[in-house]
Amino acid sequence: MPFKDLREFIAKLEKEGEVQRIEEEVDPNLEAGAMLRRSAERGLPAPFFQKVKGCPKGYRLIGNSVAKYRRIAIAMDMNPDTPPRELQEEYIRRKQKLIKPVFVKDAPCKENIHIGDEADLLEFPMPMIHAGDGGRYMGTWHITASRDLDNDWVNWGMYRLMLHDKTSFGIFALPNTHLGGVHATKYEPRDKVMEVAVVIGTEPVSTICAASPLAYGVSEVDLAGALRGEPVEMVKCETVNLAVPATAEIVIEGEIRPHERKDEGPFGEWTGYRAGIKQPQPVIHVKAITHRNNPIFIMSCMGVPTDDNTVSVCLTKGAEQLEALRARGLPVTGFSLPLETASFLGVAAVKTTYANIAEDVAHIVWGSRMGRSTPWIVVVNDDVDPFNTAQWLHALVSKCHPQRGVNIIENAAVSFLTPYINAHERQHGMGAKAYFDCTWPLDWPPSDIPKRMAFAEAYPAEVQQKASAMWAKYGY
Ligand SMILES: Cc1cc2nc3c(=O)[nH]c(=O)nc-3n(C[C@H](O)[C@H](O)[C@H](O)COP(=O)(O)O)c2cc1C
Ligand SMILES: [Mn+2]
Repeated sequence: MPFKDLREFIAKLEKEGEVQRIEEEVDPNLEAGAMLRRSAERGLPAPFFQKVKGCPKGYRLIGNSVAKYRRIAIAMDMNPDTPPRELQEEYIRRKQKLIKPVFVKDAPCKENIHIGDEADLLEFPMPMIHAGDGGRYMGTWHITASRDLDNDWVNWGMYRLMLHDKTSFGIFALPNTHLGGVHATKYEPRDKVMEVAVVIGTEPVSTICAASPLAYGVSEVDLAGALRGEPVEMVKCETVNLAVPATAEIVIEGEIRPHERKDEGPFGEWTGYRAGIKQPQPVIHVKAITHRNNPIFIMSCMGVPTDDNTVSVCLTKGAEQLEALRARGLPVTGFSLPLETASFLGVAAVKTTYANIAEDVAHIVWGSRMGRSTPWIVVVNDDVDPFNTAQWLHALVSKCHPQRGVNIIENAAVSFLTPYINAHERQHGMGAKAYFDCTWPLDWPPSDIPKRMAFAEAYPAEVQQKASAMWAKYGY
């Protein structure tokens, strides 16, 4: 059964030993961030703070809710120990049948309704997440819903939100995102106000879907329904023409006015660095806030992998990129975004049915949604498991020729947050990408190909069988 709300999910995580309930008061000014970072870096249970300094009694705070594959497996109602390759295939399988949301009247997110002047963002924890960030980040694990201007498509995305004051905050939605793109190419040129609804604290799948790189025109809420196997229950907003998950903890309704900008950033990011710059970004003005009684504020503390971002994005973006490769008919036997690379590097295993197939693999990944933030591609033969770092790293250093196998794309489009680009490149999201062809060249005669020296390949079958049989005798 899918989870009805964040509370049910936390209860299940707690049962599985993935949540640490903390009674001591936590300070949202740096302390909560530091705790989350330490817990993420050590692979510890997700901290669930029962008391938050400066907030009314009963207001709680959780982070790192999906900072491990185990927690994502639980979120997807699967065996917690499901390996990432199977989570990825299950995502692809469930996605085939999108499920539209249903509308309900009885909505816990309406237990408290503050409209206009009564709405005050400072009622909730507004965490300063890393020392030196440009401000307090209220949106780091949430949904921002918005509408297209020419059709009924509603998009959910996760774009960081920085508090300006009690009724306004900045949004950093890159131009290749759906909200960023629709705002820049439709709303603003036509001088239109864009309505938004920010949702903090949903059952786990909806928020994961907000960060999933779906195609233009596809609604993330339908994917959330598909992954849950049940529709998301929605309720209409009070002041904007949008709907939100009925069991959400906190909902902020607001509007982005055309041509308004205010400095936003920088912020410690998914890349493991604070590499961005303070720049003018659009502003969201609050029109209403609704929330559950004793709301649970959810956040993520991004930084050196791994954390919520790495795990969810490596899964969903990896699955989407694998789908893109399959859709083009490439004989790909696996595709992974290793957690340690924060999705900066993709590994594809492929049957080499034609020469230089690695070039097509790399360009299909780069051409897929958010491919620009996976600048490194490693292409290996199909005997290598891309989810096994020991295997693909060995293939990289042993099969990729430093002159012929490393292919550099100069002046390429990369993420603005890429750590290795210089200040000029950062202004424009420019940089370079590369793919490593770690497959044996098809124009080599088979006799030229070095033989792998592994137990399974270096001995005749009967010797292997005998060795295996002896094993038990030896007492191993
Ligand atoms: C924790 C987290 C924070 C993110 N922050 C941002 C952000 O600030 N700006 C941005 O453009 N994308 C951000 N992303 C990536 C987007 O959520 C992702 O690209 C998603 O596809 C955007 O939705 P869209 O495809 O509907 O535009 C973040 C992802 C995660 C998991
Ligand atoms: Mn989208």
